[in-house]
Amino acid sequence: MKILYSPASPYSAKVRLAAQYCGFDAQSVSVVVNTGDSPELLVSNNPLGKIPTLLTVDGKAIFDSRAIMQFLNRESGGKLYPEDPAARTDAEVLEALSDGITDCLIAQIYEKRFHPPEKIHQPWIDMQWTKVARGLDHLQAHPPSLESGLNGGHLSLFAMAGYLALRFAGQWEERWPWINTFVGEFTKAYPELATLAPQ
Ligand SMILES: N[C@@H](CCC(=O)N[C@@H](CS)C(=O)NCC(=O)O)C(=O)O
Repeated sequence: MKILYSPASPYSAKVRLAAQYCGFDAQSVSVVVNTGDSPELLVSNNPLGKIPTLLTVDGKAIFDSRAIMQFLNRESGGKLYPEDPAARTDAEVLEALSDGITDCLIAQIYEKRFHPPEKIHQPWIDMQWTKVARGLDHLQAHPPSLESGLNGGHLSLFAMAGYLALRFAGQWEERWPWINTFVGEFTKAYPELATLAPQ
């Protein structure tokens, strides 16, 4: 198995965390790719040219990150999502919200990265940040707990928090202190996994 990824990618961090938690050696199965170069290995396996993309031992390509999470969950006999239907729905919704916040963060980065300065549309960036803020407020009001065990939603949340720290330092720490509390608890409980945060 291979996971095509880049170190800063939050969705890649999520699936690498999941792979490690499911018993794979995430570092040794991971292969760095630069999406900007559209490398053959990536685009021949994923026409969207996006990461993460997982290649199975049979050479099958799996994307996007949520399909990879479901694959890893099946491969590991259900390590990533609770069996209880209500708890599973909660885990999947936490993953959707955390991934969705990540989508809004990435949209802001790409707006600046892929436009010349005079074409950057600040209202678009502001709209994305409003969604981020609503999402983080919602999580602050309903703080996720690791007490009943780790699941895919927590891994998405941890990856999103790592991306906030990497690309948005200084913009969230005071208003949403629960994020650092969650990251601290996660790191204490799972120190080996924590090393896989976006870099
Ligand atoms: N919904 C996708 C999003 C994947 C995604 O947008 N990945 C980014 C890197 S963090 C990417 O590949 N960007 C390059 C591109 O869009 O061409 C997932 O969950 O895997």
